[in-house]
Amino acid sequence: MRRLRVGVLDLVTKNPKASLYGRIMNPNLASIMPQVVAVWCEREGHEVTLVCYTGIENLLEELPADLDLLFIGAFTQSAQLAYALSAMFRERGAVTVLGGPHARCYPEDAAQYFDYVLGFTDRAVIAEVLHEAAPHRPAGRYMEAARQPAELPTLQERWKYVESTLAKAPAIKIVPMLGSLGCPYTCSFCIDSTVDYQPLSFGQLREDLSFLLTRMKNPIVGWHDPNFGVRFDDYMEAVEAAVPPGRMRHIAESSLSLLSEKHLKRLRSNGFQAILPGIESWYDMGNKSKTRRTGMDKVEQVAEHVNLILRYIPYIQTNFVLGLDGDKGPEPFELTKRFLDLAPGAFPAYSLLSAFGRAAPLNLEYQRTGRVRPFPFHFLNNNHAMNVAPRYYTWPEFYDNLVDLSRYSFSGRAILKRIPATATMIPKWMNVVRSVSTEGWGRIRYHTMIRGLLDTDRSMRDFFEGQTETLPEFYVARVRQELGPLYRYLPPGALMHDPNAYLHSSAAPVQPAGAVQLTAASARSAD
Ligand code: B12
Ligand code: SF4
Repeated sequence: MRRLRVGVLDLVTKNPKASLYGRIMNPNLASIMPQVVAVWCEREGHEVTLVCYTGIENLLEELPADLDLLFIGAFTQSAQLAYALSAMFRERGAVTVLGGPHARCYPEDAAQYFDYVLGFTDRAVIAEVLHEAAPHRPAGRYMEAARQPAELPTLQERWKYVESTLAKAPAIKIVPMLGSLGCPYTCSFCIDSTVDYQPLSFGQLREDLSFLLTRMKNPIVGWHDPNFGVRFDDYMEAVEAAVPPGRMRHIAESSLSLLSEKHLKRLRSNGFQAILPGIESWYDMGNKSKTRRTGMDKVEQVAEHVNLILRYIPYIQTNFVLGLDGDKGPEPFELTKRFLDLAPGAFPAYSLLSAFGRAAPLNLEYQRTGRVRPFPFHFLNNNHAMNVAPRYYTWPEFYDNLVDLSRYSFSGRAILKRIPATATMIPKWMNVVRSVSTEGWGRIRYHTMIRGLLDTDRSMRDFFEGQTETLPEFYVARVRQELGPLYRYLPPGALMHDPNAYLHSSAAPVQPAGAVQLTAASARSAD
């Protein structure tokens, strides 16, 4: 086979520029799969350049001019950036491939702008793409492995990519690691609710952790497992076998149901410094929080649990989804405020209910009932738009509650209360910085602005309410401004998408994403 010049781009931002916070944090958001894909391409004998795009790189300088094949890994929020970059590199003669959450969620849309769109990706799928490496236009070829890969390259193999990415992080450096795929829980809104839980090799995990200690002095590991610690004892044994006490710090997303006091003691002794459990709602998703209670009962129980966690783990971020169908009236928002009063040390992260295309079975229901709005992908990051019309709120009511809750959560009083509620310096500092930056005060400003426009800009209100599909100028102008010089590469029509493509797809009219499995051999055009 011809030796190809392959580029791999990991888009961790949606804009070709970075804020101060972005400059510090973006390299720490790097994905594992682009590094994995780069290693697989090398193993097939090709020449590979990987760039983690944090918003400041000049891609025309960092990637070879004569690329044969360009892989792009993108979240949906980076879709318009990815589409523009695909057009730019196609113009220079490259064949382009999209993978990652956006490709998994919106394959029909992405296939209009890429030669290949990949769902679940294993080494065989990558080998087939490399073997063919041909343009597929106007409709890209969709390929997907039958299931998640059984194994991934070692950390040692992907180290040069980790190292070059973390070299861009001026302060905190977080090494991305993965111990499992899928999840045994079935939260209806989640992309992994239909993907079987599958641990990767614990032997390799031990080797990876031992290797890391030979490269960094006191590393911080960021676990990308959708739900860390399902096989808790096996994980802890792997960590304990590889890492002497005090030599490594860890950050993980784990459900409350896995965080018993016994587990917390072991997490603490193994250096776990930050934990991000999902609470989601006071009325839904009880299994994750290990409770059948709802409403104020649940608030009290979860607050007590969170305070217990804080006695063992210095930093906790609690994740909520706002706008779920179980919520009605101001009460869910008021309950979250009571939770913040009872557990002031928790940093609250709010996600607006988002139906990411094929991500979850529940999305079909939203599409069938006409509740999904075509906000451009650029705004679908759980914050800048909520693309599902709330069931029991008008839009102004919903935004009034959202603004009120955001103000309460990041008020001077809440910020001050959070300081003594955590024990050590870095968490205290992190909570203050996050509150006053784009995450806290920035979101208050943004949500307040949207709330105002719902009253003053008819085009916004009509678009939110589904009276028109014409995109308000507010969104067009924002994408134009944020993509900057790359905007001119955005193909015509690429700002909009069919919000019901999953429902309309003849290939999978009523099946959840996990069930739509095509083997590489049976891969098809996504037209
Ligand atoms: C770990 C994680 C994070 C980590 C690490 C992110 C990262 N860069 O990977 C952190 C905390 C930083 C994070 C941040 C965010 N996240 Co996140 N995150 C996850 C989580 C829990 C696991 C994803 C994962 O790594 N799985 C393991 C990998 C191996 O499996 P996989 O993702 O299924 O990937 C397969 C294929 O897609 C493919 N593939 C994946 N990447 C690539 C790349 C290439 C080039 C190729 C060819 C193939 C390929 O191969 C894999 C094997 O089959 C998922 C939820 C979940 N349960 O899956 C959400 C999820 C991916 N996140 C989500 C979101 C919205 C975000 C944020 C926007 C949140 C926010 N507001 O800040 C940011 C965006 C960050 C960014 N880089 O742009 C959404 C994405 C939806 C979408 N369509 O965009 C998800 C699905 C959660 C949800 N809401 O449902 N996240
Ligand atoms: S516990 Fe987390 S990863 Fe698992 S299905 Fe629920 S939201 Fe998804």
